[in-house]
Amino acid sequence: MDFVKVEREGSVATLTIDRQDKLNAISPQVVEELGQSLLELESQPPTAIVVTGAGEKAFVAGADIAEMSQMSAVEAKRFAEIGHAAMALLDRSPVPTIAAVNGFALGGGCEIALACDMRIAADNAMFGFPEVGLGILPGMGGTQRLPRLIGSGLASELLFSARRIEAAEAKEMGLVNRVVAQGEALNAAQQLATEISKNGPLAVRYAKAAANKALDVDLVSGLEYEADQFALLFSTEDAAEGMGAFSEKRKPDFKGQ
Ligand code: CO8
Repeated sequence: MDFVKVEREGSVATLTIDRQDKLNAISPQVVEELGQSLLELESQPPTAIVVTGAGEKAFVAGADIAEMSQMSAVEAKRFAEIGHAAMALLDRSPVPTIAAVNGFALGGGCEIALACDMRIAADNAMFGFPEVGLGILPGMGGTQRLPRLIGSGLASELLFSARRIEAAEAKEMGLVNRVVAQGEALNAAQQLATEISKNGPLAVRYAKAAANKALDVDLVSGLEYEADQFALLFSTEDAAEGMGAFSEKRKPDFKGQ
């Protein structure tokens, strides 16, 4: 891999997009590597995944405009398809995903952050969808995930105006969970990942699947799904361990079984 680095610390994996001379802009190769890295993580899943950009200036400054400007419609469709496939691996990853947004998160960069379950921003982070100013539109899920996350009115404002917003405004809109000091986003995201990892891994996975379901189906179907997942956990050793540990006034030792 030239542009994507995967590191594991304990059971948490951190995936870094590293193309600093272009502010981590994503070319088709970077998107392919992102997808490939996420696929490889599935063979030995971590308990949580943190996604970030290298350096302190940018998370990802969007798709590589120089490369995009040379694409035919067919190539652009292919680019969008590999982008969607990579984002689906993030979105549908069985384990929680956290974007540590350490600077510019524009266009495709914002879309990567949106495909994660949670977003922690440094106070120098900048968000925005510059695409319409380039005569194109967000092609990696932004038009679909942004309204789902922050509602149609605010999403429309960001998508149609191409206005850039700072971390504080992104927090106010509900685009990010939390804002931390510059240089601290990765640390904060890894800490959150570690906190999540102390819980029953199967319980966290099933909770994520149920929460994702809420965005896809009607309430009655979602509640049925929740009840099934709830019941299923009672067949696991983790549930016996977790509830047993509470009764015995000790910390649980989850095995993910
Ligand atoms: N593409 C290519 N190169 C970029 C990009 C980019 N998105 N962003 C920055 N760079 C390059 C610059 O060209 C420059 O390279 P060089 O030194 O060789 O000239 C280097 O990175 C440093 O950038 P700047 O000198 O511009 O740094 P500044 O601090 O002056 O400005 C900005 C930083 C404001 C972030 C500025 O670089 C900028 O506006 N970048 C473009 C942001 C943008 O419009 N992004 C959206 C692109 S469209 C998109 O993301 C569509 C997603 C669809 C995906 C579909 C399928 C996967």
